[in-house]
Amino acid sequence: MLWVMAMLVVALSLNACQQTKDTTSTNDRSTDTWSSSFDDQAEKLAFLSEYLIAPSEILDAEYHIVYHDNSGGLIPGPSDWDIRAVIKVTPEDIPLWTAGMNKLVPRQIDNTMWNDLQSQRFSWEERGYALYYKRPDARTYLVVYPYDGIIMKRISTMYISQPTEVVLESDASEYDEYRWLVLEKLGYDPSADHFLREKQAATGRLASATDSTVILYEMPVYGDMYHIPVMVIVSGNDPLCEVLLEGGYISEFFLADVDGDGYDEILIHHNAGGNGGAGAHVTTVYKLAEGKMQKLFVNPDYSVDEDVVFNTGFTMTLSDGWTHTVENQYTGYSHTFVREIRNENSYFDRQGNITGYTEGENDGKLLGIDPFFFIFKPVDVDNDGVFEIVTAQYTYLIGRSDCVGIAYTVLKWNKENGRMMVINANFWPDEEEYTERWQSFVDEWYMQ
Ligand SMILES: [Ca+2]
Ligand SMILES: [Ca+2]
Repeated sequence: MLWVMAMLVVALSLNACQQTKDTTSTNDRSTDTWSSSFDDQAEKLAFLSEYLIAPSEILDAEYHIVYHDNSGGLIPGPSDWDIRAVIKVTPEDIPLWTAGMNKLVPRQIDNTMWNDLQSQRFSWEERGYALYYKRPDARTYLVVYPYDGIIMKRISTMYISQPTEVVLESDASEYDEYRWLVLEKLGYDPSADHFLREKQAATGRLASATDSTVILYEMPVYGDMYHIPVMVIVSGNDPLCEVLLEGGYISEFFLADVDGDGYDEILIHHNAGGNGGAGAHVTTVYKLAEGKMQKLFVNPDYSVDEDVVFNTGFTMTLSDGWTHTVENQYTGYSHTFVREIRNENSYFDRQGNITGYTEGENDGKLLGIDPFFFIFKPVDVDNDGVFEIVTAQYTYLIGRSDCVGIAYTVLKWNKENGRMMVINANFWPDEEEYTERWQSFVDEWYMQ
């Protein structure tokens, strides 16, 4: 019996010994491998899959894997790794790779850190539109080119030096406590806080007798200029956080009561991008109702099929002698002027007589009006405590670059039909000296 037990102890010891040996010989995952060392494509991708979890099929990849397996040895410890890979997948699969990640602003990742992986077999050129991500609380970084299906990924247990951060002039604000709300709403990593700008803040009565605070933030997403505008409204206990646009260049807001209910609306004016004229401005009037930001007025309003652009009612007819007549259908405004530029064009012959080109069209529909208001500002033009809105639009006759004048209107909220209406109109031909008229406009309408 003793003999049997002794044999068992020996057998167990041998077994244990052998297991340890197996672990060190076949399960040690330590490596320092470049994808360029594989001639075979399938082997190259198979090796990567041992170190990188792929949530979708990898079509191609180049990589450098450094892995120190510390699980064996006398004192097992956590392993270290630093893996850089550029991966090609089907563009539709990109969301599988970014799930659960936080966004970063582009300047938080040095996207040249993958350059040395580029090979003749799989190369990626400088691409335009990229998104930047980080896994929360981990050193996992992603640069994604969504339209190309290219993913640049780095996972590491080591410290990765970040690009030198540009120190932005952002003074501490009394509203700093709301910044996390904006980052969370946009899905940004807390480390991106450094880049979030507080653009504007104002206090008004939005929905109750107590004051509300409105704060406009800008999250730069493309250089310094192009940003996502986000608004926080602090009114009562739960602050509201609204993403106003996917992106734009210049954003500003005003608080003013435009519907006459005694509470301020929020008028927002964005320059969403260039359009060859004064910029593609999106203008919105929000009302705080039932704890939500509700749109009272939008221009242009892409949520509707028709009447996308608010019609300010201007028309133009032409007559002999380079003569132009602008009218407004809502206010009875009419202004006739003769253009100084007397080039022959589709509408006028060399003598300045109208050509046949205008026949059938010369019924006032000739004037092209920019769909965007480049001025959109609340002004109480009649001093009754309810604000009107002053707007301005570029107009053109022949082509968009050929500005024929600027159309101004005063809009007023019509309580009866719940729409904006044009209560005043003016048109300033591009060629006329209008310094004095501008001054009177500013004095009468704009600066009040
Ligand atoms: Ca109001
Ligand atoms: Ca008024």
